[in-house]
Amino acid sequence: MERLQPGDALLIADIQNDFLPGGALGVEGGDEIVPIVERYLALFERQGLPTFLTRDWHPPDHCSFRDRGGPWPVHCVAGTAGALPPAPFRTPPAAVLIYKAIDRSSEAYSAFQDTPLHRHLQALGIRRVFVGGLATDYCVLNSVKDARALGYDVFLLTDAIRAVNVRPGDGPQAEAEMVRLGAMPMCLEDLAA
Ligand code: VGL
Ligand code: ZN
Repeated sequence: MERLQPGDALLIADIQNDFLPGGALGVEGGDEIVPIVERYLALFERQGLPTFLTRDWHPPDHCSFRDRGGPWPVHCVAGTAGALPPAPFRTPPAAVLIYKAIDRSSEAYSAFQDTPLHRHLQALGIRRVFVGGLATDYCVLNSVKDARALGYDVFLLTDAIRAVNVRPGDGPQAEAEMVRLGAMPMCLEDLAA
């Protein structure tokens, strides 16, 4: 059992239409985690703990797009419907939005890369970060790596992540890598009410 305490924060990656089934870069099962993510958000919100939501937020000519020589179809173009959360998704009023990979010429999978996230967490005295969202093998993996390198304790919300799996096995491999780096796997049932 894990009990939430002051110094805890929730970090949810890229709950955006383009990463959900039917989206430009749809992640299989991505829709299944949405209600679980909402429950984590509600738990943190109820205890007055900070929540952070990342948004992949690319210019239309971003270097990660295939027509620019990158690996991905056009996705999450800033301000488009594909870059928004699904319509019924409830974002806590106090949630902080972290926009990433906004620069045309650089890819950024981590929520910490070229964002104010670390400064926000420091200002709030955060020591433990609970991480979920999309995608396990990109944003979640790279955010967890950076969080560990920055000295945060990390909990990996295994019921609230899904992988792109460009190569079969990428998801489980990413999870193993995060655990190797010290991330502690847990799920909703492990959180004491
Ligand atoms: C991501 C693929 C393309 C991610 C971003 O943040 O997980 N994955 N762009
Ligand atoms: Zn992207």
